[in-house]
Amino acid sequence: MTLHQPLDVDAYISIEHRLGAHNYKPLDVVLTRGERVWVWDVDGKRYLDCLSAYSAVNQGHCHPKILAAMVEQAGKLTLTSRAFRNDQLAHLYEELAALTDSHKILPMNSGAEAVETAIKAVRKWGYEVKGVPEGKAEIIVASDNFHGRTLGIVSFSTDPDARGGFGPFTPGFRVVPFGDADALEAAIGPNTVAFLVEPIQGEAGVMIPPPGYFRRVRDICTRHRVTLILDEIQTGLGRTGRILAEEHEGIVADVTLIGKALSGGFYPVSAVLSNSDVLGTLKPGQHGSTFGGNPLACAVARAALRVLTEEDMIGNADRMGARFVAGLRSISSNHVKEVRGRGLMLAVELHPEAGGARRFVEALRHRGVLAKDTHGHTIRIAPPLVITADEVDFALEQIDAALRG
Ligand code: IF1
Repeated sequence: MTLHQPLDVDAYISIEHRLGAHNYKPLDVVLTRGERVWVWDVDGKRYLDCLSAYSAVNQGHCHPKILAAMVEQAGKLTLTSRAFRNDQLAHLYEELAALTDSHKILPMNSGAEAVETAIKAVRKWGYEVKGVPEGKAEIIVASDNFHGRTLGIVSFSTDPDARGGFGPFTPGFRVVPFGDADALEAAIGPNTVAFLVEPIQGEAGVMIPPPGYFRRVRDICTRHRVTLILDEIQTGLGRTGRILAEEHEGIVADVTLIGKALSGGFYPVSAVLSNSDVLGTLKPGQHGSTFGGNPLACAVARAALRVLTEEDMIGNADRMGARFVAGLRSISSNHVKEVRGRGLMLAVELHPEAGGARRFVEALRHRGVLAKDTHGHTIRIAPPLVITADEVDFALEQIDAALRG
């Protein structure tokens, strides 16, 4: 069998099973092509993508303008390393700063790298600016957080799957319940340098905090000189119907982390955005990345940001999100415990008696809709932001039918 010959579905699956690490349990659908909100499997069956690669393809699959920018840049210059300058990074800085109202930017690749970068920077800020004794910096995080897979990050996870068996862990973190501002204030001590939190917890099942929580968090952090770091890697760049989810709360973070949709799904690109002096503590040689800020990543990110605004994807996410959540709430199935959502970041939580979300996700897949179960009982729904009203209605029909079946 030659390598370029297409295989049948079972062959793809058995080769993956034989040669790949089993750190995932994907649906047995083998995709080969994508366009806007649609993806096709190797048998030519079409699906509406309601996951968007965990919100990395907010702009829709294979967006032609991002593709053109990528191809053009790939033929010119891909990587210089930061030992030299390139003619794309400055443009990305300006465009990103204008779009997110940021003052300093540090480009990385994966989301986890952006989180690690913020942790390093804020610790250094603690020692050099806030006056925390060396080695004593503390960062507060929320329970049920998800910030990535590196050792530093899983050190403060509260999910046994994410951290079990991976110790010894990195010290210097304290966990408080998500949504509880009093607990945050009580946990702050003289050595606290930051509070790191997701505006809406994604992996935890699209958990939206109580109204007013983030205004209090902002106030507490300001009063105690604690850096507020918002992980907007999943919520950012239009997903919730705003450029950043912090807008819903009427607050501004000191440090904001973005990734995923920063490239429209073409390439790993992330960034630390800072409104405070935190990034200023990193001096030459103290942090970096071979690929971070490379011209190909910058050109792709510039196009990904441009189409978000040019094509009103953020407004569309707001409008289609309202339509989608209203539709989900009108589904009369006694399996449904709660519908949550903001913009196009949606979740249907099922009663435990429903027997788990996985079977509904499988049923949806047979009906031409790809979604993802999380934490056993929740179906997560997050289509690309370019979805039309007809496509929302198609998804709703299938979800309604699957939940009744
Ligand atoms: C996987 C979840 C989503 C994130 C937030 C940082 C990162 C993520 C808020 C790290 C990544 C991904 C990773 C992916 C599953 C996925 C996920 F289910 F695990 F929680 F999206 F909902 N901060 N989330 O959500 O970014 O290093 O991956 O680029 O398979 O682990 P990364």
